[in-house]
Amino acid sequence: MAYPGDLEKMLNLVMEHNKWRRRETVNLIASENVMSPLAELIYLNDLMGRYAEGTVGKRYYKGTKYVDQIEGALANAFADVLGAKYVDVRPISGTVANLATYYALAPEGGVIASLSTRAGGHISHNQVGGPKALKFRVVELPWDVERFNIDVDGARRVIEENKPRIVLLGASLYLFPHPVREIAEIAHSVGSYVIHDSAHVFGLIVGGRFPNPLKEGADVTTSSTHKTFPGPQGGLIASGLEGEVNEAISRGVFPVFTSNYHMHRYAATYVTLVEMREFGEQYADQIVRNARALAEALHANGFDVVAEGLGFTRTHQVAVDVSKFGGGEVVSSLLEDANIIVNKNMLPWDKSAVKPSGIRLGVQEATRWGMREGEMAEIASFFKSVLIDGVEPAKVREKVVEFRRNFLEVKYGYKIDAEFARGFLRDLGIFL
Ligand code: DSN
Repeated sequence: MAYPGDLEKMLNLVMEHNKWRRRETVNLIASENVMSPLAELIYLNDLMGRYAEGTVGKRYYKGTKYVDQIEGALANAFADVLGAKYVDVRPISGTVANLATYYALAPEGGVIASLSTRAGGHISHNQVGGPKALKFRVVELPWDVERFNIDVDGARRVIEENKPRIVLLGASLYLFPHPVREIAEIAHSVGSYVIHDSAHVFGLIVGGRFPNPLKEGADVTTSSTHKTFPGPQGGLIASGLEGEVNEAISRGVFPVFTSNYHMHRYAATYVTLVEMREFGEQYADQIVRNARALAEALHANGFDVVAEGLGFTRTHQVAVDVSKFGGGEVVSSLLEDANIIVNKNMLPWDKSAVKPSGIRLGVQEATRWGMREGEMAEIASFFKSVLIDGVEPAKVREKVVEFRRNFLEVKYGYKIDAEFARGFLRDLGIFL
């Protein structure tokens, strides 16, 4: 069947993109991942066109008897895994989860203490992002460059002086666990709530390879569901608090910050959670090993990998200071030409967000495609070819495409049962 020309062009663009990023590139963006085939199949469901404003059992629309069960089961399963008192899976992203939580915990605004973007804080933690819209004043938690972590004594001074309504931990550049226990003790002594944004490390927490912030003293953890936790793009809020505050969180999600929850993602998120129950420990373990292996191999090849004296990383991330190669923008463009996808990133010593000196690498997707320590060494050698040996990126690209051919199947997840898939698609009206 022929499609109109402009439509064919659009379909081809999507296919080109799929082929490029699924089959030909090494993807090292620390906030991305791929779902398993089963999760991806089930993502395509009728709920992508539906509404269910309200909460489980109390909806503003009819037709929601199954989504009530789906949403309820997903929230309960996350609550079990995290040891949370209340989980809200309706936020459509980590940023929305953050905003709803800020509003619920401090509806009148006030002060938020958080990390600067240079020190790894996300934009939704900072004056440039949501806190600005909610009229919070943001004060910075000081950063200890030597320990590549929050300076606890400095944080004590900031928290005691400013008495923030919210102290925000967790980060987008996140190499070592933050001192949640110590900071929570200080924050609670002046009546502040502690939120840990777990978006980057959520899969490591679920896989048992990173401390669970709710067990360390955070009051609430927010997250996205698509980074080290390899589900569909979405958000969640998990509260360790009891009582009315959870009602406030629920109202913060709806009616304040969402009306449509993009509910087609729920079942795929559930599939991912069950996969993480079965394979998560193995997956998280390999992620952490791979990150360490990539950092070591890059260091051995002459790169300025951040936090050498601290063992480089305890998460999925590796940070590299690439100022000697022209900075993050130049380097990430050269690597993209070689089909290695990374992002430029500010490092704590940077002045400019526009010309950051670093790149941030995440190995969670490469690990999901089945790569291990040996492959991390190969990836580091591609970096060396492009950036140190001056090999034409197009030449390296050929090698990267060939390398990638051995890693085209998603691991640590469920495959599709063909008969199930045919019935599933048929009921949607898709006949192949
Ligand atoms: N912007 C994402 C990241 O790359 O860390 C988080 O939302």
